[in-house]
Amino acid sequence: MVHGAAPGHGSIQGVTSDFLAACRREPTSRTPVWFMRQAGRSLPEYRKVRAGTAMLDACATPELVIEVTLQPVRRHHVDAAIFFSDIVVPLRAVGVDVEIKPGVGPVIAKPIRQASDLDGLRALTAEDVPYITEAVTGLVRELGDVPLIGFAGAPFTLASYLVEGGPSKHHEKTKALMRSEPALWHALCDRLADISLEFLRVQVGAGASAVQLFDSWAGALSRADYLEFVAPHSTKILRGLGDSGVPRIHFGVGTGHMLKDFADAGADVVGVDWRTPLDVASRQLGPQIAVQGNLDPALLFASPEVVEREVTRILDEGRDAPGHIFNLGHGVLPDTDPDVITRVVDLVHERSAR
Ligand code: 1CP
Repeated sequence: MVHGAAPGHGSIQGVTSDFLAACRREPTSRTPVWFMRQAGRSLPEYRKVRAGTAMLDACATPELVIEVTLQPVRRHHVDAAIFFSDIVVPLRAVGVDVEIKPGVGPVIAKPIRQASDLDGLRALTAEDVPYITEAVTGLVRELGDVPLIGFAGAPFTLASYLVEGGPSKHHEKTKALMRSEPALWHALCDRLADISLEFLRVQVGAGASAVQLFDSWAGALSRADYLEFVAPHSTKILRGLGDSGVPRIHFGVGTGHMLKDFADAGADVVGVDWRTPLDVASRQLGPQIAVQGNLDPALLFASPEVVEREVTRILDEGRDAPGHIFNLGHGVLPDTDPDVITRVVDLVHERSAR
């Protein structure tokens, strides 16, 4: 066991957690906090255990996945663990030639440009990812009463890597394909939705107690394009998990112009980046949706006074939301001082204790 969660609500199978309570808009003993990209990235103990193993090989090695997922929970005492994996893991599992290049990100050997390229994108089954089932099962045992968040990439963000061939600033090939060949686009996103839905089902089936769908790059779209070309596919994933009973978090960056659409896709919690204050976001989202966020990850590099002021402001702005999970507005940046992250966890817990 890692450490006991604070007494709280959000009980599933006899486990109590402020994180799950906040997701379900139930009272909490204090505001729960975890960080996107808390596993890996900034931790020296991560760099030590990962040395000599390629990222995607690490993701297929349960003992390594378990250790890296536990590291930030041990060090920072966050209220939830995020599964150490990557959004391209299920793509590799169905045979896509993808590699994560250090300092670059996912690189695809044969990008998708025409209908015949979809042949390489078959459906995912649990048998394709036995190492995921094994890692989640082991983690849930180790974590005790700390919930594990499973995750997957949403169709737009995954499609961007597949169509561009790697990380992209402007997503120009992706947007061009989406608008010029809508039938191919929808066929691609439908397959990606099935793959991500199954990847999440495997994690939930093995014991993950919440899921987050990362549509990191959807904010690059206009609202009209999001609704026509993306929302139906993300909805298929989130609604497809409706009967699982686990809270569903839907996150994107720069999505202030379509937060309500992110909720309508079937989310219980909407992740908000630092550009939109949480009280403004919550007014748009209404009483049925909890919010997650939204400290600017770059401000973890500012003075302690600035960090403290920002944490206090965000707690204040989140206070009237039906549920607030403290997080960053996007992932932890690689050069972040881990001690600052620990300090933020302590501040959130101290300042929000009820
Ligand atoms: O060698 C390394 O350490 C590789 C760096 C790394 C790590 C640690 C990558 C490459 N992915 C990960 C893990 C990862 N990826 C997690 C782990 C759990 C956590 O701590 O949160 C998660 C949730 C992801 C999800 C992910 N991968 C997203 C969505 C979240 C986000 O940050 O927006 C995206 C867009 C990716 C693609 C990806 N994988 C890796 C990189 C560097 C990138 C982004 C590249 C780009 O800029 O497009």
